[in-house]
Amino acid sequence: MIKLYYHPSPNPAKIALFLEEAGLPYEMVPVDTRKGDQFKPDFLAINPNGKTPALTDGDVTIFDSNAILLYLAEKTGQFLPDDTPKARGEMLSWLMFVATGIGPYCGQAVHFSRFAPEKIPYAINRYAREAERHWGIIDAQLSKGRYMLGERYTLIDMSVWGWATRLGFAVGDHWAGMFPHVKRHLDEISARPAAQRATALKDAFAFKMEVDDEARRILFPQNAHLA
Ligand SMILES: N[C@@H](CCC(=O)N[C@@H](CS)C(=O)NCC(=O)O)C(=O)O
Repeated sequence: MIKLYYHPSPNPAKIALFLEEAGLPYEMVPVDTRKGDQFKPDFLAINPNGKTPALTDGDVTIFDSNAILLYLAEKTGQFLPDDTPKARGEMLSWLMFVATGIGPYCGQAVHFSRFAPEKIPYAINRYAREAERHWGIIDAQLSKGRYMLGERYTLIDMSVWGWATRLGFAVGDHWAGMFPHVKRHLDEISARPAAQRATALKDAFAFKMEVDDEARRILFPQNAHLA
């Protein structure tokens, strides 16, 4: 049985969506990152990076959301583009673009606007604008077709959906006016029954939701050096 190491946040959401879309049986293992579960030795043995999601499938251990999406798509043969070098090149480009652009810039935009102990205008502006620039590229791609790779729903749409669900939190409520094609894509995917089941996973465990002082110490251990 597949085990999904999960926290109700954007990167694990992508994997829950894939598993639900593919109808793969899986067990959700909660990793309560605001209580420090990500640093327990058993979890670090699965993901040495100490972040969610991670997944085990028999003797396979895999971490990092976009790697997991590709693993599951290749395992099932589902939600992939045509098996041609051209289509595969396009798929890999967008998968890496989401992994290295959308995820990190949205994450840092949230960090500097909401969680940093000091409000640094330069950092807030830098990450918000770079997050917006990356979403502008996704929006332009979605203006050309229904889905990221054209008319077929693929793992790239699931990868984009994870952070799209948190765009308001990352860059502010003005995002829907800036990125109408992203909004249309988000609304369409969120209405799918699999997306609703994936979203409901957050209620399957009583995760700690507050980001209080204890959670900040756990989530941002590097800040201890500032004291
Ligand atoms: N590159 C990783 C990033 C994973 C990541 O940042 N996960 C967040 C949740 S979305 C997390 O576990 N944060 C807890 C922490 O940083 O301690 C991926 O795409 O899976």
